[in-house]
Amino acid sequence: MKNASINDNTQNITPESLSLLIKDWGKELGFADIGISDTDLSAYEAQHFNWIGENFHGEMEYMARHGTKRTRPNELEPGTISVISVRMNYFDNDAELATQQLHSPEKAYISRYALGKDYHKLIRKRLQALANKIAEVTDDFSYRAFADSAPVLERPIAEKAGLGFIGKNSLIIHPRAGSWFFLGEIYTNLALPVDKPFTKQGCGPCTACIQECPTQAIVDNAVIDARRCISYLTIEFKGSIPLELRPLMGNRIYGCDDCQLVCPWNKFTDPTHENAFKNQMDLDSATLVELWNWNENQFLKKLEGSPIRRIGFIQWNRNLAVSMGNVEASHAVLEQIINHLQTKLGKVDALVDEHIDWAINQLKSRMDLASQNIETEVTRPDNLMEKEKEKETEKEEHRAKNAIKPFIAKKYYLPK
Ligand code: B12
Ligand code: SF4
Ligand code: SF4
Repeated sequence: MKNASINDNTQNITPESLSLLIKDWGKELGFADIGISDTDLSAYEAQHFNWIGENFHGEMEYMARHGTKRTRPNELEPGTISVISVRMNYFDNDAELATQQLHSPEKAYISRYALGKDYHKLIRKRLQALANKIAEVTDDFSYRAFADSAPVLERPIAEKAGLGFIGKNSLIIHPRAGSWFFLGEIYTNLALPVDKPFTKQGCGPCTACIQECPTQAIVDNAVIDARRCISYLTIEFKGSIPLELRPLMGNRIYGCDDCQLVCPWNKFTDPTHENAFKNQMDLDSATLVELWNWNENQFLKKLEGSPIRRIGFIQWNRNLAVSMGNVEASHAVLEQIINHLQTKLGKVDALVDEHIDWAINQLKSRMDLASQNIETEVTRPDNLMEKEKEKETEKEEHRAKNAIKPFIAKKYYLPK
């Protein structure tokens, strides 16, 4: 890549004023914020390779495949001098309340970023439009645009470009906008003035995300063991979900938002203005059984343009089976769910069958337990029953005080 320069015919444009123009154009194109950084990510390189070394990427083989291309922008795109980093909000304020869905075991929780259309194409198109504007006032401008589409270290780049700090949940958080946004970048041969980076993590003593993560996947400050993360398990991981993690997944069938829902900075969320990211398929209020009853054609049709489609019908059903196995409801409802689960046995894939069997066993043992309790109540003499009840209440109180509940956090922070 040859170095780019500002076009001789374009009067009064300096690198500084071009940087301001880029920010104005970016905002006109719907980005919530735009920042510029250089390409030196050496401060993050060791952390990145430690993460890979610990095998925290699990089966996301693409995370380990590119060597230092991810941490050294010039190895991915030779001649890169500056990186333009953008963020785009996706939180839909008009969708049903996230917590309401999360706390209704018969409903399906879908992460907020996936209620609308896939972001990859949309953000890349907007970045392309931004690059076209830059090309009009520069010579020999070359660039490459990304939105989670290549080995790019998006969060460290965003932190350097001043878009936010890396929180303990590892997400980029802006103190005035929270974390419900996507990131994208333009690598370019233009020499642009860099923005002030965030150099201080704004979490302070808070550890809400670490405590409330349902699977305890945040193993250290800003370090996620993806193999335990529900987002990985439901989206990236193709195999049999580890048995010990299944009950902890609750009703989360695609991605997970708990470490954002409990983050106090998310009181300041800017909702999305993009229609494409708004809830379009009523996925904000769907029940598990409704979605389970879709056949493959319906899955493909109803989820046209949605990022969810990329996991395919087998994984979709695998995830639903796990969540159906986690439902806590009356005997009659559990029986109905078992019937629904049985209808797909032998119909989709052996992987799905294995998860259906697990789910049915879970539901049956829950029903057995409930009927044993009823029997105990019917057959025990009154005084014994009272004592048993007292003990149970004591145990319950103890559990409530000491245990971290896997599905329900102490406090959620929703946009004001
Ligand atoms: C792989 C991946 C995942 C994996 C692994 C997550 C992870 N934390 O690494 C899984 C599948 C679990 C995942 C889940 C999610 N993801 Co994701 N994911 C990615 C991807 C493709 C790469 C991230 C990566 O490089 N991970 C490797 C680790 C080592 O890198 P890192 O976390 O950036 O680590 C840096 C810092 O944490 C820092 N660091 C390390 N240790 C320490 C210690 C301290 C003290 C500090 C301060 C910093 C620090 O240095 C590291 C540099 O190497 C990016 C897109 C991209 N190309 O970057 C999207 C991306 C990070 N994901 C995104 C989203 C939205 C999500 C989910 C919210 C989706 C969902 N609702 O289910 C969840 C959130 C889970 C979570 N808490 O991270 C967004 C995040 C936007 C934002 N505001 O930050 C991104 C940027 C995609 C995008 N273009 O918008 N994701
Ligand atoms: S996305 Fe969910 S499972 Fe993953 S780290 Fe955040 S809270 Fe934990
Ligand atoms: S929940 Fe607390 S610790 Fe976690 S990222 Fe938000 S502010 Fe930081």
